[in-house]
Order: sequence, then C-alpha cells, then structure tokens
Amino acid sequence: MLDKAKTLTHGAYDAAAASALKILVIHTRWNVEIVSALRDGVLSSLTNQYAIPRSNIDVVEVPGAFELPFATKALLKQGKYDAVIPIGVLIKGATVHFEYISEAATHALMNVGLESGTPVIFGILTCLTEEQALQRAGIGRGEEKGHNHGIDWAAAAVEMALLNQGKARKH
Ligand code: DLZ
Repeated sequence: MLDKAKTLTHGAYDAAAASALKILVIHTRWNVEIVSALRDGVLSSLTNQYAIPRSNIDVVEVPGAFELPFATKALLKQGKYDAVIPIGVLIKGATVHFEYISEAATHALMNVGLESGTPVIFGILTCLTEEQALQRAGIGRGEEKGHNHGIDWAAAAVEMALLNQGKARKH
C-alpha cells in the first residue's frame, strides 16, 4: 500500500517523456555493499519501470556522503541532467561524525536542488544500525530482506523531473 503510493502508476504519467529523461546517479564508496544495492535498485527501476535507456543515465562515484552535494553542484553545471540521485549511507552506530555529515549533506543537497532548478533526490540512508541500512537496501541478513529504497528514489526522480518540465501528474 505504502510502496504503491511512492511509485508512479502506469497511465498516471507521461511515459514517453519519462523514457527520454537524463538522470545523474552519484554514489559513495563508503558502505559499499549497501550503496551498491541501492544504486542497482535505482538503475533497475529507471531502466525497467520507466524505460529510460542506460545510455541516458550517468553514474559517478565520490568518496563519502559529505562529497555528494559538491559533486551534485559541479556536475549539474554541465546542464545535461533532468534529475540527480545522490546515494550514500550513514550509520549512527558506526559513524562518529554521523550528525555532522547527515545534517550538512541533507541541507546542502536541498540547497543545490533549489538553487540549480534541477530536482535533487534525497538518497542518503541515515540509519541507527547496519541491519537497518541493509533492510532499507533490500538485503537484510535475516529472512526479511526489507525494501530497496533505490526504487522509491528512482520514482521520485522521474516524478520531479516531469513536474519540472510542466508535466506533473494531475488528479
Ligand atoms: C568520515 C566518514 C565516516 C566516519 N563515516 C562515513 C559514513 O558512514 N558514510 C559516508 O558516506 N561517509 C563517511 N565518512 C566520509 C565522509 O563522508 C567524507 O568522505 C570524508 O570526511 C572526506 O571529506
């Protein structure tokens, strides 16, 4: 029920416009297993659910979550992307700088989106434990694997990019 509400349903959006979008994915090298699963969730959703060709999607790596806003701003200057999905993982139990990095990156990403006029999605998981982060990447260690939030970020990127082109969903 909740997951359905996050994903654009067929017929509720301009599928042709969606499939022509150019998307930038930037991900960190910290917490590589979890980040890779999230990145793959994003890529699979963009290409399978929204039929965006892989050649329309650029994937760039940065060291950590702190670098995501700078990289987003720098790469948006090229003027070729309709939306950006920065991906990172911060785990409170494992990251001494947790509060500093998560607050700084969150505010800075919001500002880059507002200042650039290009939608920037919030693809940073801020979790209390590693297991929580694994669950939110759909790779939980137990029987319950959880849900890959990359799928939701892809949907948010498509929805906001279309909205930015004046093709918002109307009810
Ligand atoms: C330094 C640091 C720490 C302690 N933890 C994380 C983390 O859990 N996730 C992450 O993405 N990055 C972490 N970093 C690295 C910083 O984001 C940044 O890359 C470095 O401080 C260099 O500026």
